[in-house]
Amino acid sequence: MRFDVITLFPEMFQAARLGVTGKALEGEQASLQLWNPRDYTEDNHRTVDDRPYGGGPGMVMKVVPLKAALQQAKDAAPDSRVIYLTPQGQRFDQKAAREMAQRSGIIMLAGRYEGIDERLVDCCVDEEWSIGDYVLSGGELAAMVIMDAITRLLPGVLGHAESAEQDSYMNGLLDFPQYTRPDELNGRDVPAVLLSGDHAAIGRWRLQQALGRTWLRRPDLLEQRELSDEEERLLEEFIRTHQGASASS
Ligand code: 6GU
Repeated sequence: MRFDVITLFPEMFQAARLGVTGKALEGEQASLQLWNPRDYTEDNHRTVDDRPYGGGPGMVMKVVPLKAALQQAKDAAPDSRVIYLTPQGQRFDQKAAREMAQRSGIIMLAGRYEGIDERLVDCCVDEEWSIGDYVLSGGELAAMVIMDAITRLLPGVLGHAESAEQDSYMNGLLDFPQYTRPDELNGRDVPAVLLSGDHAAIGRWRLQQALGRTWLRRPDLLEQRELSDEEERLLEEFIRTHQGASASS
């Protein structure tokens, strides 16, 4: 999949060269092209911001260099839709990541300052996305979040063992807890079932933990998800033992 990003801070994307996204960029699963509006300025100061009509604090991204950078990206990636990253956008989630992972590419526009001219949104932006209800100083981190979430879903990026299908949210539940050596830590043992070698029992225990944690921490996720009879039974048992445990403590 092809990623193009319009950004005043291309250096930030060095971070994407690490880890899972880095591997995908080294291989043929993903590519990243950066387009800096500053390279499309024509004044001596290479100005990339401008004053907002109507006054007020802050600046807006200057239209001409931004539009030129965006046009170059569109010419280079004619099949990609343009995504503007802004707190005013639709909330990005795992469902959106799965949908975007089917595309051949996306062009992400990382806003800085107070944003971009609305007429540029109207003419040249296909979608607006946000990564959550808080304000970042620019769209770059959001672009990297979206790139990471998509890239790990691309075929051949994750190994079999770490497969994305096993992740939290892929099945609409939070992840079960993990344990590694030593088998006793600060007086606390690893749950015995994990040492039993009984893979069916381990699978049931993990599903029960995933259901229980989701019930405790993110009940909203359970409301959006149908439970099988087996899952209902495991969750009921979790709730019973959980209530027993919290009543006695
Ligand atoms: Cl996409 N951009 C900015 N600047 N802040 C955000 C965001 C995006 N998503 C959440 N906060």
